[in-house]
Amino acid sequence: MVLLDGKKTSSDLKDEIAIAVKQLKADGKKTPHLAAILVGTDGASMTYVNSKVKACELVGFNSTLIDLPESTSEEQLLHEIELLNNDTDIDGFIVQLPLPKHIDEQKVLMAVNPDKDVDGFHPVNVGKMALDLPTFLPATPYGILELLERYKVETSGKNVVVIGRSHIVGRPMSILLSQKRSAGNATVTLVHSLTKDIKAFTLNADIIVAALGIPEFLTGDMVKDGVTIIDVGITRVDDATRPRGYRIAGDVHFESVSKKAGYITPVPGGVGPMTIAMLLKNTLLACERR
Ligand code: BQF
Repeated sequence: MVLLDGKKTSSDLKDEIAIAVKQLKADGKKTPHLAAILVGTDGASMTYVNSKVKACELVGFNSTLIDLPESTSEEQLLHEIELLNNDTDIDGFIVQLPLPKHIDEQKVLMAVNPDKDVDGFHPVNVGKMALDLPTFLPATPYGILELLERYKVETSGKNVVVIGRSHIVGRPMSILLSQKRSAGNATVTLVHSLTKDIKAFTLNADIIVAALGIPEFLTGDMVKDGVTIIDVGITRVDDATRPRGYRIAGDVHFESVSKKAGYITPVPGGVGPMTIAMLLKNTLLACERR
């Protein structure tokens, strides 16, 4: 069993990005600048945004964090987005998800200038992605492609099962893996909460992407020998024996599945760090495209 080490791979990627930034600066070009809007004080969201800001510092980007209270209205948030759309120093920005319930997520994502949409969530960019046109790929699926490529996991002609149909992971992942591209050309099945007998599909899979958000859903009896496992889950599960009172669980029951897997991502340290690295990559691209 080979661990797909996202921590190491993301660190390599960040080194490569840092070199590119040094070159931009040496050439007298603009320093890439990422902005993030955070609404509210959700613990996990604050952690994620802070990781993104820290990663920017590490590679030499400028970053701006716009911290708004939970009580921010949709109108006020749309106004902040407009300011970032019009700010010529900002190359790309993100709105940290999830948003408070009183704000319409779709409306917010559609307000982001597609040229600055480094999360790749704007319908124009989703459309471009689906049509094989160059655009910002959503960071988590993009990170998974990068991980598969760097570890030379063959995807062409393989049976891939993606579990979960979210707009951020499952749906784009299923599209990208089926495309004529590197880490593509797979035969993809997307299964979800209404699929009958998920195990019948996963038992036949060469590669499984688990992105349904149910801790330890995928167990050893559901997979075949030699399978490649990509675990996108990160759920905080109560655990009184841990200092923080919780532990982070993936969507994969690591102990049983890793006994059969050829390749497997750990949680933490698998897909998560890759997500951050690909956001930086998209921001570098956004800066270079201007
Ligand atoms: C790791 C995210 C659900 C909903 C909104 C490193 C991250 C996570 C794990 C991280 C995620 C998940 C992010 C690890 C960003 C990935 O070491 O395993 C980094 O920061 N992520 C997000 O911004 O919004 C989310 C998951």
